[in-house]
Amino acid sequence: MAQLEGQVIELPSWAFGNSGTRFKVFGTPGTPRTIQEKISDAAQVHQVTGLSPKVALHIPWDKVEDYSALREFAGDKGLALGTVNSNTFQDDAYKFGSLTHLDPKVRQMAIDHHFECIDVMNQTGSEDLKIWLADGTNYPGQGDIRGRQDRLADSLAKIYARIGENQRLVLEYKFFEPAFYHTDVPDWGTSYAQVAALGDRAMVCLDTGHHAPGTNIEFIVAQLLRLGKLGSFDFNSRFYADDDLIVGAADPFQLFRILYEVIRGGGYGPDSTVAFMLDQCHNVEEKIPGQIRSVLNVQEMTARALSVDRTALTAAQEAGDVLGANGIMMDAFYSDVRTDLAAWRESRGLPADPMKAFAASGYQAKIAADRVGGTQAGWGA
Ligand code: AOS
Ligand code: ZN
Repeated sequence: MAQLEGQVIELPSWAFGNSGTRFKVFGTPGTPRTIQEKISDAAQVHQVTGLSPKVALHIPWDKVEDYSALREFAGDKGLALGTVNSNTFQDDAYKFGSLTHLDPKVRQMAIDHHFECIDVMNQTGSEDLKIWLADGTNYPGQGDIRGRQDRLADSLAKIYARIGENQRLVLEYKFFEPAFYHTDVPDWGTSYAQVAALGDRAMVCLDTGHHAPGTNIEFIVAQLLRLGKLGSFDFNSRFYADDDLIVGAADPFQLFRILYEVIRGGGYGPDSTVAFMLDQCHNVEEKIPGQIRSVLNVQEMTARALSVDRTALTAAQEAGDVLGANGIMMDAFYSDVRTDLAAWRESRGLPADPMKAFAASGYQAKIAADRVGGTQAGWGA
């Protein structure tokens, strides 16, 4: 339990805004209209869980005039501003790509956007610039796959050159969507090859929803940690595609296995620089409780993964005891840590049941009554 101390799970600002599918985005009473309101909602999650003292921003969705003031505003709520996420997927100019585009003017426009994000980071105190690209093609022959890779390397090098000493560039990969034939950063290998060419402060971001069904994600975690290139997680869960559902909801066992490899590989604890971030959308469920449930799921599976008897496991592995070794993993996975976690929370002045505490706080009814008028935040806002 002592090892649970200091766990930080970063919340995505966009999780508090409206989201949906290409069929419908549902509005909800109380949805934030501004980044300040998103931050206020994020503060509620931290208040009842003690797990989420950071909020990630998305530019331009969270653009403000004065980022130092925003940093102060967050600070007053007990939060720091975390990863800055760039956006090169919602401008007409990017129809055929951004950092990979054939036209140097479009590439420069995308590079300039990242420079703007770095300026924001300098004011917010953010350490990570996260790049996820929608770049890719829909049909064989549509683009020169190889040339696009070369242009990507060139654009990334220009962005990396602006990254400060205490900042990092993290490159996220995704095997499809919105492009359906090929994606320019489809897998961890491509992300690794690109960031390795940049330098020490360039890392891979692993979004758990960005893999083909059946992919052994914990193996990728182990490999990236081994290579010293696992920068951050975008945690969420999926049943089919990039569903962005609550982490641990679809496959808690997978989350346990991932966290076990994180711990095994040195990616957890005070000496680790791996950022645990959520990348989720709450399309039909309430957003603040959705985020509370998410951070609790990560904490719960972390506690179970920490409970693996690693000495016994190594002994079983070395003895070739297949079922014994597997039994040790399964024992930890099946151990119910909820009562212990409730006691852990209470000993820190936190509510034993954060979901219940938030429901009882009246905050949801208050924001529903107060936040009338204006435009609710959502994709593109
Ligand atoms: C998109 O599929 C990604 O998972 C991104 O991390 C994206 O940047 C995020 O959803 C916010 O736009
Ligand atoms: Zn993501």
